[in-house]
Amino acid sequence: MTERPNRIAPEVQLDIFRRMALLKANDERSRKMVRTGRLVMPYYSYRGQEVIPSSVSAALTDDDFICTIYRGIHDMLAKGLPLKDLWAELAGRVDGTCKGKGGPMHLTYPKKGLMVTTGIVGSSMPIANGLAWSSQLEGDGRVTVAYFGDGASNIGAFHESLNLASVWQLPVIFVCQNNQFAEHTAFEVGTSAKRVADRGVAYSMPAVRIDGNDPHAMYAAAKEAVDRARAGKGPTLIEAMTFRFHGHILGDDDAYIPREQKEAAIAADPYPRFRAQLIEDGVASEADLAAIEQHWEDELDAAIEFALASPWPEIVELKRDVYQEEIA
Ligand SMILES: Cc1ncc(C[n+]2csc(CCOP(=O)(O)OP(=O)(O)O)c2C)c(N)n1
Repeated sequence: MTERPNRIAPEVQLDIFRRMALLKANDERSRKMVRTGRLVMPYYSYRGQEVIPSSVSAALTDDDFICTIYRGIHDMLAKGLPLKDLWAELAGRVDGTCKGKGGPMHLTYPKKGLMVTTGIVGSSMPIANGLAWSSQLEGDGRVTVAYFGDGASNIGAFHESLNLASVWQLPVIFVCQNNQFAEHTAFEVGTSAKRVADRGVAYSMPAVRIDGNDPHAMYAAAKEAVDRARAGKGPTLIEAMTFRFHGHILGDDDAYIPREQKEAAIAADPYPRFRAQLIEDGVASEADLAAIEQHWEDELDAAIEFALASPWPEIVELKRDVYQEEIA
């Protein structure tokens, strides 16, 4: 095995790859299911952004919390959302994470600390603060991660949340997945700061801009932030640079993205790059990695079959878990 400085431990590399392989396979299958008309849902592809939650999740425990956004199926899967529960929810069936009432933009799975998926830009952050505050009060040692996009760093909730997290030294990590576009608006067109990380200084918070497509850099930054939060030393802002390979939502033709920018990003796809590095460094063989990829394809087949065979919710389910039954 080739030892290289600044490389994370081989077992962590493999752990991150396993998660990335799941995310990539799931994204490809999701797009295929919608494009072939087998499933109807709004779908926000995260293809190209797999390194970020795979590396962050490798630095977290099952008990830690995450809050994410409509594009966050990768964040949820990377931290342990079971495929069957996911696909039943995507298909609107009773076996889904929210009994079919949430759909792709409202996934939760508290058993693995997956607390909220939200469609309201910026709203993952105040919720994350609330969870982190409860951990601080309980002294339970949990860390909360708030995922959001670069566009969300221009929303008031971002600024309010960073301020309060810093004032109260909350065990929270703000992970901005800077995929360089907010819907159809390029980062530099809609953002006054050159870098989202520059905004950390206004809130007296350690802040870094990282190559979010490099698992080594991403894991190291996440681990440092997790250790800091767990030690009671407060929040961190991580700006993870990446790129989304597809339009904002499935069906968007992404004509607003300069062709050269898109082609260059896809040519630098972090998935085959990391895969090749693992083989080159002797961390795993081609056969090992192919077996991981096949495993996820088989799991996806089983999850989709399970989801499509799961019943639709009864009409009474419409109000269940939505309104309080009785007010004492
Ligand atoms: C409060 C609010 N304002 C506007 C919208 C409409 N909207 C949906 S996604 C989006 C872009 C957000 O971009 P970014 O935060 O960079 O995340 P990305 O989609 O790139 O992952 C906007 C403006 C919304 N959902 N919520």
